[in-house]
Amino acid sequence: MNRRSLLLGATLALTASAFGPGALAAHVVGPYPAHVHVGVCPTPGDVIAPLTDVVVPVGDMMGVATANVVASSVSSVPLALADIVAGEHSVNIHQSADAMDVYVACGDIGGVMTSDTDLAIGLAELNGSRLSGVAWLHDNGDGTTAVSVFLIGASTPPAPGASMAPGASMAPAESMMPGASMMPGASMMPGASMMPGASMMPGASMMPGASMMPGASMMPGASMMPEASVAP
Ligand SMILES: [Cu+2]
Repeated sequence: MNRRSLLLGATLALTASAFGPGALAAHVVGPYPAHVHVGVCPTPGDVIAPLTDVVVPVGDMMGVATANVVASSVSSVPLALADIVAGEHSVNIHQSADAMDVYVACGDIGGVMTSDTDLAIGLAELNGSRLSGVAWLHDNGDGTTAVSVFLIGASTPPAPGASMAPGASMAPAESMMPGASMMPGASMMPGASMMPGASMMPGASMMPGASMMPGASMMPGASMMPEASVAP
């Protein structure tokens, strides 16, 4: 392995540690129950129209394997778009059928229409879900509106102090949050083994599951291994 591939490997390993392996896929799971609610985010009121559960499609993978995973659904609600925007309404996404009380993303219905029949709204993360997305409302012209929902996982590390969704955890000592140092005096400092001219031990790699070199560790008891990453 040459130095360039070592550095690339280190970058990939750091990325994997910061975001968790397959973080996007891991964060978008579903199915997520979804509804049009009366009232606004983050505390909408009653449901006025259920939407189809938001899910990651299952089937043959095509194209680029690193494509971001999207959970989606398309529904028809028995309301004209004009009626929906005449009052205060929102699209609310729930964590699961077993955790309906946990809202993972929500968006107030309003804004400037993209055409005579279409309105797109943002769905913002709630409760540290790291999920956000878009709902696209298309008036069908017959007293119904098609509502398409798209959800993606965050592509950036959690903000410092951000809470995670219930059930998710991040071991504080192993977090890779922005601004967090790997450890005081850790070996990523200038002159340490990743700098040009420094050597890696033969056979050592920076890939997840491998240590930097025999005897070297990022911090006592921690490593570049998957368990140091954000739990899915
Ligand atoms: Cu709901």
